[in-house]
Amino acid sequence: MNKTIKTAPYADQKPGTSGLRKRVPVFMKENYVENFVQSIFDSLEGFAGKTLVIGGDGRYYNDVVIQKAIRIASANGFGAVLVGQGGLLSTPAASHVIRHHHAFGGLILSASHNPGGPDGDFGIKYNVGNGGPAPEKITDAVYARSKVIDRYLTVDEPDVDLSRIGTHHCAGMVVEVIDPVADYAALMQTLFDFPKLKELFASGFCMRFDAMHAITGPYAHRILEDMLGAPKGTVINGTPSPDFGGGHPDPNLVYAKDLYDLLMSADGPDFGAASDGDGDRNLIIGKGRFVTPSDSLALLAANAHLAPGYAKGIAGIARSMPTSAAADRVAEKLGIEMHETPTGWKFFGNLLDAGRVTICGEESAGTGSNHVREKDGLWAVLLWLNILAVRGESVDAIVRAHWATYGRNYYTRHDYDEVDTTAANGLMDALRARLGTSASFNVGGYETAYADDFTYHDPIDGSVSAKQGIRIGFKDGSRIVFRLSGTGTVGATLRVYLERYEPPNGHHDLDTQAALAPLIAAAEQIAGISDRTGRSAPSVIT
Ligand code: VG1
Ligand code: CO
Repeated sequence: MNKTIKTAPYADQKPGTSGLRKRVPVFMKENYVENFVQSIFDSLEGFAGKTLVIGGDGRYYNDVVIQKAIRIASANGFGAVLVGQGGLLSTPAASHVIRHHHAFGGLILSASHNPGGPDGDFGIKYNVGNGGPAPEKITDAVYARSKVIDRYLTVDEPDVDLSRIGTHHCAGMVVEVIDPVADYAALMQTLFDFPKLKELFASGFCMRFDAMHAITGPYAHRILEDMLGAPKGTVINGTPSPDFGGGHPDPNLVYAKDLYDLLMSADGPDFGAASDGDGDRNLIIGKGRFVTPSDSLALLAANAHLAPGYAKGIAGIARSMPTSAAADRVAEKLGIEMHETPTGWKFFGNLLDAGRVTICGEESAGTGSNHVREKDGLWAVLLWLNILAVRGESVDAIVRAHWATYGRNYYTRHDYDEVDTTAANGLMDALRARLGTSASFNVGGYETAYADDFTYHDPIDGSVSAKQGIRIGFKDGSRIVFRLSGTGTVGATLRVYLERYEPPNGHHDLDTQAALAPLIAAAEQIAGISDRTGRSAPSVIT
């Protein structure tokens, strides 16, 4: 029996870069989840009788939210929901399941790389029928609805047993519990040369994959160890845990430091990789060689044709604005389209749907292709493996050869976490106020070539997204970008992105922070970061 329950709106349900993310205690407030899920459904049309996909990264509160979402979906008239066994689906797998089963859309329950547990973060994101995150038009409507919502619909039904694969029911709606890995693994087999990858592992190639106690564990165990024959133990921390083993499931040089140290050691494995909470990010480290995500995007684009799924070449590349220009040089050489979009995967969807680009990436350890509409951690790992298997060279050799051809974009990101929101906004506003007189950014010998607040004009649907980050380009080709994060849950996070180009015959062996030291000093001088935030150093350097 459908029930209409009275509720009162919350003022803070504005989706950020990737859905609504808040601390778990916030999501536990009365009707907080119900309001948001109902606001999503109230903002959609034409889903009666259609299929909704629901899955999450298994973090704390996933099990409770998924049952609420199933009941609300049933009361709102969905015909069926597809749910991963145990309520689990990685973000890229959810994207694929939506596409593969021609679902109307999907709910992804995750706060991605943010920590989990009772005091950690939770998140809800809606993805549309192409498998990608809802565009701003929809997220804006959801937010508007959440501010006035006064009722939600649900049904009086017990929890569905999500541990059992098969067909269940919730009132009149079918609940199909599926193997979370099967469809995704089958897709990977169509893109990559599995027999060749098997040979690679059989030949003694040694890899370590750190699933960081998060969602990619089951996927990596199945694909790398069961299907490709990598020895047991290749995948570590491979059982998803509600609090990620107390860790921070962000695959970067700070939170995956053990993996980094292992790969830098004399007797370390040939190849190391890690993924984040919801499985859409990737960290790539070769023996003795860390690959920055921006370089990884460029390298994957330059070598994608070596994998069967991309043998015919790629149509174009897209990268988020703060991502380094390394990929641009590859696009130029290949004579293909290059697009610069705002941060967040939702901006790639139109370009991918239109066939304008094949490979996309972000500096935040996200790469993906037209196989789904999310970034995809394990996909990037498999593409790297396919390239290594075909070329028969080390990661280090491949990276060096790339720089010798295209030059090197030294790149780093400095994050200042949990900064006072007023101070962070003040810093950005002060920069914005100086944009008209860009000469005011001339410091330390750097001459400003351009300075603006990035505005994106979507070439497919003509939509405009303004205020996407302040970029200051200098005449020597280096660049500083200032931006506030849209995924943090406490205070503000200031991100400073720094980049400089070294030509093919230049010095490629400098330490990144040393190579960028003058630019880092210029950023401090331009924005007065320490004065304004009270921080003398970044919280995280990647
Ligand atoms: C961050 C990254 C961005 C990424 C987003 C979601 O956003 O910078 O590149 O798309 O997280 O990634 P922000 O607004 O905090 O800079 V995930 O893996 O958290 O879904
Ligand atoms: Co993620």
